[in-house]
Amino acid sequence: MSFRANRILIAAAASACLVALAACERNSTATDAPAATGPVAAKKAAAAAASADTTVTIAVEGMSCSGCENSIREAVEKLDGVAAVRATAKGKYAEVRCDPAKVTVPQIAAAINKLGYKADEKQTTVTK
Ligand SMILES: [Cu+2]
Repeated sequence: MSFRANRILIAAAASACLVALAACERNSTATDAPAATGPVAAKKAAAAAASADTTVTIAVEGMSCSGCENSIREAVEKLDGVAAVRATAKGKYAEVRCDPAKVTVPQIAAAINKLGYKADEKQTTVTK
């Protein structure tokens, strides 16, 4: 391979990295805000406040940064019956305040697994 071709490959690889970084940064900006202030969370909280009296804590493998936490939070918040979500890469779990009459642990796990993480239904605690 010529020197020139190598340089082009390196440049392409470098710009792919920058795109990935930008995506991570973009995801990270919302991280510092508490979960309950997101527009989806606010809407859900208003709708589900009366019945969202249960907290499901589910073990999640594969999160490495705040972008991962945000992806999980946003995906699980979309589920019907979910009022608030807190995901922690460091703690390796997601905490979901929800109405157990509307959403099940397998549904929450499926939403997380669909993103490529590994939610372990067997390592789940449900507290009221
Ligand atoms: Cu990440």
